[in-house]
Amino acid sequence: MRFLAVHPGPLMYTRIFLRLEPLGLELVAAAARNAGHNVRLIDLQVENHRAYFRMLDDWRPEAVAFSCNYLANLPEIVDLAKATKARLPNCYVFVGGHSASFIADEFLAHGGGAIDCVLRGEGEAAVADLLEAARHDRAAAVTVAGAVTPDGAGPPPRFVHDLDSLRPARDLVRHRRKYFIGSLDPAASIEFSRGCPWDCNFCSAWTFYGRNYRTVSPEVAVEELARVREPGVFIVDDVAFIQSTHGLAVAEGIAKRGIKKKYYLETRGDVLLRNKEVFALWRRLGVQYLFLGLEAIDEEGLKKYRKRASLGGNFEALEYARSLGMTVAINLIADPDWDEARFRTVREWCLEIPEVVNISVATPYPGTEIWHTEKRPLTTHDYRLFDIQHAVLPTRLPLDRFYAELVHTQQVMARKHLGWKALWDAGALATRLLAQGQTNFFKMLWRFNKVYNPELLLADHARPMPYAMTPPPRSNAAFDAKKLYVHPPKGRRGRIIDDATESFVESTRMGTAA
Ligand code: B12
Ligand code: SF4
Repeated sequence: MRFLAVHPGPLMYTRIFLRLEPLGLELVAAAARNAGHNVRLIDLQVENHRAYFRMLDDWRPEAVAFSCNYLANLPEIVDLAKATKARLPNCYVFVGGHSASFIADEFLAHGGGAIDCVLRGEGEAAVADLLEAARHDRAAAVTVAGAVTPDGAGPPPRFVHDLDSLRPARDLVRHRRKYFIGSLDPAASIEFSRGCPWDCNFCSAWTFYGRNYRTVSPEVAVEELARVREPGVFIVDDVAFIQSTHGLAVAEGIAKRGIKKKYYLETRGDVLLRNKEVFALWRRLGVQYLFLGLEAIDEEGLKKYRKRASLGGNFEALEYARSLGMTVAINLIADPDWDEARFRTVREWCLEIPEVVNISVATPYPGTEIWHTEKRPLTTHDYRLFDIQHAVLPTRLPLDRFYAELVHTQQVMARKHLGWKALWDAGALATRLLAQGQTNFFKMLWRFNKVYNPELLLADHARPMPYAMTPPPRSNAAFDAKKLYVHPPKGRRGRIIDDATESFVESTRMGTAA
């Protein structure tokens, strides 16, 4: 079959800080290609809708699939699905990805017949079966694991046999030099592990994978890295190097092969402190940016987000990361309840520390615990505003004041890093990258004020809403984490970590999860 895989357009983040290759979709495309299909991929983060429609008209795919990892992309995907069906009525249109997996029925309803199926869970495992049904017997789609169709749902999603068996179809991405993060320009993405054993209440990484945690073997991880041509590498793992032996084995393989890259990775403060030697070794191998999910700077805030990492521990982790000489970025979650004084405290704190600070707005997402337990009602049902840059819960300050404070705080943080000295350093770097034809980092330096603007954020709330989301269920029944899982949990045997690491996770997760 001619099969077209589509990644939707950019969100706010992608316009400034980073733009990454669609790794999950490349894996799905690779599985379809291995099954004998003729596959193309288009990434609308870097190409426009005109290019997509041109491809439909010229190539006339028999199946089109959209990747929906981000809830905010739903309206764009539904509109594209409708336009696709109008042009190619016989084309089989389906959707997959992280966010789609939690709201399959809602997606089908918005599609109004234009979406034939939502394929929940890991796409590699079932895409070949679904394409087979699409070609020979569309009614059989309901028997595919993870499929949700207007005629009913198939069995629960399955995991791929093992993470070593499939490599992403990187060759299908047409503009590889467009992907970057900060000064890692261009950058590729790579996966060393999948899933997260913790259970933070605002996050859906653990509910998607059923708290299972699997790793790519060190040999395959190193082999894959050796195939990557880009000098920068974004490691997509939710929490990097949970298991020290795995992190060390991959590092040793890289050193042995003499692979020289610059890396970005994300981890937890307590994992960094537990596995110091692993991170020190990776620093020597080229880790440039380390992202720590701190989320709050006071005990009250940490408790609210149910991270049992202590504040003292988090600050110790920051200090350790600093001592390694990496650029450390941290994320803070602004609650819509914040007032001017709270924003001021945060600004002052940010100016005292050398780290890059990113600030996002607390947002309940389908698939998270807070989606079910948050007592405050949503103030909007517009999917497009669920991008952690907009407030979707009632703000204590009037909304315009809230956005003014938020953007002012973001500007203070950005200015700190793009101040004169930083601009000078960044300027030198940008010049070098420009000389190599890489313009992503340079553009990022100048775009900030255009994209981060309180009036624009406010105006987004006034746009007509094409699709309204189903609000969370309001019930007094006790919250049941098991109902959130996309992939069924396998308990202890589903987590490829040793017993000491399992005990460490148990003592640091907050858990209502099974
Ligand atoms: C890496 C990552 C990013 C990268 C982007 C990667 C990319 N290329 O787009 C960066 C850092 C840019 C990023 C940014 C953001 N992210 Co992010 N991100 C992730 C993360 C950690 C891993 C995604 C990944 O690459 N996984 C590895 C690949 C192999 O898996 P995958 O993409 O999920 O694909 C698999 C399945 O989903 C499925 N699949 C995917 N596409 C398709 C398509 C079809 C047709 C089918 C059948 C199946 C299928 O099969 C794939 C293979 O198994 C996830 C958490 C998670 N564990 O999923 C959060 C996550 C997706 N991000 C999230 C959020 C909120 C954001 C941000 C808004 C803010 C933030 N601070 O994180 C921004 C906005 C991004 C933007 N587009 O502007 C949320 C999504 C919430 C939501 N429901 O919308 C997640 C779930 C984190 C969380 N737990 O809250 N993110
Ligand atoms: S540690 Fe918490 S926030 Fe991070 S991926 Fe795991 S569950 Fe999500």
